[in-house]
Amino acid sequence: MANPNQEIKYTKLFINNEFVESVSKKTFETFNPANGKKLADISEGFKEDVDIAVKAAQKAFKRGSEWRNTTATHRADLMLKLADLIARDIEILANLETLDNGKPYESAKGDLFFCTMLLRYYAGYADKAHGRTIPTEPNTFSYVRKEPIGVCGQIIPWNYPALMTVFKIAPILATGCVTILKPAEQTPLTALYIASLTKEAGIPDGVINVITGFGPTAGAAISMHRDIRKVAFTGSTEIGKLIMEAAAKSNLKKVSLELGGKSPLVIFDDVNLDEVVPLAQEAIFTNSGQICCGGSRTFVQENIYDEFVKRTVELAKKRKVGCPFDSNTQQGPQVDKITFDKILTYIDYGKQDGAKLEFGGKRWGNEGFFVEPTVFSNVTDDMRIATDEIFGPVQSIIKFKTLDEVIERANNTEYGLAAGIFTKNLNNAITFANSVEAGTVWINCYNATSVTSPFGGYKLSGIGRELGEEGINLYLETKSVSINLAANN
Ligand code: TXE
Repeated sequence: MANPNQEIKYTKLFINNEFVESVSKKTFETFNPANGKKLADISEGFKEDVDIAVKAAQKAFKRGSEWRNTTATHRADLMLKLADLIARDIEILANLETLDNGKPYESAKGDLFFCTMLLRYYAGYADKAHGRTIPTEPNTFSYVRKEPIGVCGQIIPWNYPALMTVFKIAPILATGCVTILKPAEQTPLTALYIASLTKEAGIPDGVINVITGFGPTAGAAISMHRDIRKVAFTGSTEIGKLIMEAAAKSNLKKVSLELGGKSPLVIFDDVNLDEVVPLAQEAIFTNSGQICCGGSRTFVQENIYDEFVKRTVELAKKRKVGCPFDSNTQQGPQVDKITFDKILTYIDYGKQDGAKLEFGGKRWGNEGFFVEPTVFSNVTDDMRIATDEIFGPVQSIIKFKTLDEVIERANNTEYGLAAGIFTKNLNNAITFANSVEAGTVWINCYNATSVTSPFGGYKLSGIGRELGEEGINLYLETKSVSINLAANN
């Protein structure tokens, strides 16, 4: 049940299957973005704590260790157990997520359900990291082994804190790697709770370690660490570049990045507006607009443009903003003051650049970090609200005429995470899907992310793909072995 008074049990670093204070004993506060009130004091990790966690992880990954001797099939059992435990505690986790992040309770539950699906799906991969035999010389037998990379570092953002935790640890467990994971400083609570469940599931000491703390200290210590072999990051493009630089400067650790976006959603004039107007709005307003693949450029064909704008505004007026624990709330607060201020600044840019503010545009209520659902029309490609990732509930509606033109304009961005198209015309849909520079394309749907489909970006939206089979490969090394059959041994 939704419970804003949910007890917060775990506030310390999780190293070697124990909750421990940081070496410095320092703490930082985490807040409820719906009212700005403090939720808890969280242990603040620094480089020395990352070093301790890396040592624990190295020990867990040492040849002959319990984890290395766990069969792949048993790792799958542990993952299924973890999925069951998340399902058992889904209400506790959803309450913690709603308190820390501000998303509506039912959305938080949906995220946690997705976590269980992902663990169950990747559990199926644990004993299927098949190598292969390779034809080489007649007297040689050659084969390829897939091996876990080993000690990994994982740095995650605040928009889907529990989901991002499981996006990261599920392939760790499936492949037999070990990790030091850093949640975002705004939202540490569910990662810590999930860490406690990994212990309860029976995952050995040192496999999953969680260091709470800030980016430039704990995060940078992970990306710079010489004993971490791979770093996986989800967050802003700006920090993604720093992670890659740190990887290059330290030990050339493998890097995978899932970064920002400015995804086009293209709506042709043959669609049913009753269906498409709500879907296009949800594409950008979901999670208070704090979603990397949000449809943040709504391209609408010229002869339905005015009607589309009119209906979109009517719908935005009806959107229920408010306490994320109320069951009819569709939109909670933004995660923190910085994000809230950034969104209001971009709304000002929209007005300054000549877009028409059709609805919203202001703070909602007088406590917490709520922003009104905001709709702009007459947006052109060069305006800042059309080029930059706002990460808020701001819908920018742009006019287009033809397929060729909209493909060019959709691609006229440095980002390339996702794209969508609504049309009854199959040729237009497939031509668009084939031509748009984006890692994911949705046709007649949006944000339809599935655990089974690879997810990630072209261009500045990142490197590598999570989910699906590709997500497993991010954590595997490939080893070629050749045996000389003619040798006298
Ligand atoms: O992200 P950061 P922020 C975008 C979105 C948002 C903007 C800023 O546009 O408005 O980024 O958000 C850690 N070394 N996205 O500032 O800073 C940090 O502690 C190592 C899109 O919150 O990228 C946190 O754990 N780590 C995105 C994580 O990086 C560092 C989701 C993400 O924070 C670090 C979030 C450093 N030097 C924001 N500095 C998406 N792709 O979904 C920070 N971090």
